[in-house]
Amino acid sequence: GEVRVRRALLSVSDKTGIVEFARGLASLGVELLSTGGTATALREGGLDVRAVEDFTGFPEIMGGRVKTLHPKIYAGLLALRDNDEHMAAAAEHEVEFVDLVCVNLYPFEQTAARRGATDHEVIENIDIGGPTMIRAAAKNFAFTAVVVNPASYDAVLQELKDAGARLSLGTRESLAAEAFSYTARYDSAISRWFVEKQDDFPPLLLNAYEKVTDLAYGENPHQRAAYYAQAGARMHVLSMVRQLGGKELSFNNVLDLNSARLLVQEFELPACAIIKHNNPCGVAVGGSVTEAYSAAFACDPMSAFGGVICVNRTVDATFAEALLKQFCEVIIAPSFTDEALAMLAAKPNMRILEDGERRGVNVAERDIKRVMGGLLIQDRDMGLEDRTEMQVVTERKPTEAEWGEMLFAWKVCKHVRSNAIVLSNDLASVGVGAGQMSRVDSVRLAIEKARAAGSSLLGAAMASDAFFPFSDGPQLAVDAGITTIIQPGGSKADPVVVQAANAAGISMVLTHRRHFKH
Ligand code: 93A
Repeated sequence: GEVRVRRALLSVSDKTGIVEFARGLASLGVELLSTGGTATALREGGLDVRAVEDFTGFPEIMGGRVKTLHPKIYAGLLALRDNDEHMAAAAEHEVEFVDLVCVNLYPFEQTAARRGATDHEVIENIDIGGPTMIRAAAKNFAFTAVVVNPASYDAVLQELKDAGARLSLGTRESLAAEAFSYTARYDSAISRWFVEKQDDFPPLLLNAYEKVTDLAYGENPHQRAAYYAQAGARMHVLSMVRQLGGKELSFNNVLDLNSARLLVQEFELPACAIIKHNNPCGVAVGGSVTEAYSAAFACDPMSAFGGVICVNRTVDATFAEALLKQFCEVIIAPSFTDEALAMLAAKPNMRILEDGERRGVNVAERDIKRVMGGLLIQDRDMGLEDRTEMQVVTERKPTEAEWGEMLFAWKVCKHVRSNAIVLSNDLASVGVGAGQMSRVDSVRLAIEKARAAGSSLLGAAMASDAFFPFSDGPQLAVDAGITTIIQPGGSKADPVVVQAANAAGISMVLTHRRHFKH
């Protein structure tokens, strides 16, 4: 699997280190072929260079657009040297083999990023011949080496020197892999430039996301929008969703129904989540989804107006009747009875979605957030810690019922934007404090919500997505009647928080895991 390098083609825009590399090749008896500018640089470095024009018998024309695009070159790069037919064709057409290609491309990205660059300049910097040579040599790595990175020159030269002008198959293969990621990146940059220039929502984004549907508008009416799914995704938020009634889904609907589905997926029992502005304003489990819905709705009836409702059981006539009394934007459920559908037809604007997905979310899928010019990527916050990993830190130990209540509140809390506080009673949220910059404000808000809805906080549980930095938040909740707290712990204030809990005679559990969500 080793090929003696006898001829190398060098064609580089970035001429860093090229003269030294070429000198090393020449000292091993390698013939150097080169394009215009590269040849000039090498000759200035005192090297003997054969012009590509002489090799192909065809001049560089059209201002350099056609320099190396010639069958003599491609036959020399692509020939399988162990194939009789290829070798016969090579002999017939007087093909000379090229054993090593050293190419780096026109600086497309740098040109496109330059302020004031004209379209003409950017387009002239789309390299055609270079990537074609790189791809040909990389495809034929069984016989040809391709070097695209000046940082590799030294190592390649060293191996050639050590091995009598030969490169191992392993080296050629890893050089080929590097070459294909180089050309892939190059084409992505070109594709991105066109996308941004067109100021449009193309059917395919960077080959990675396919447009599923245009949306009427974005978060606000003056923002254009579309929904894209990852190309080839096994499932995505709308993949198995069938719309049975109502207006078209909006941008905010899709966002909310994504959150709603993730939240409801936490529960085995009949469950209901009502989402507003990407936060739950009511979540409950119950003997039936109708029960769960009523309890979830009672958490914050004012906010539930116009919400996205998600349940994990069939919507029947009883549920439909309850739904008709409220204004809901979206109802999503695994199925609907015919009777329920006929009743819901009375609300032609209500988006009715049947979710045919029976699989859980892909745990390997990463969570991505957009920042200026970049992405933040992290593992999903998957998998809820189990009770055995949690620690009771108060004198009073929770009863079984209290454990159930706390774990319910904890599950919901994970789906509320930080700082998140969830108060729950009878396996229904009764107060949600979301998105506050200070934790004590979230506690205050959750309590106020519960009072406004007339819910009792006596014997309720409180969950907090992160530790309490002071005992003020827990104290407010204790004063309002809660009897259990579940939170990660880990604050310097843990001892005073535990002390306050003990003084109030309530029980507290530390989860040792935080669930920030932004
Ligand atoms: O304009 S091209 O797409 N047409 C070609 O046939 C061609 N061959 C090599 N650009 C082409 N190249 C590129 O020229 C190489 O990728 C390299 O970046 C550059 C080297 O040109 P010079 O040796 O004249 O500086």
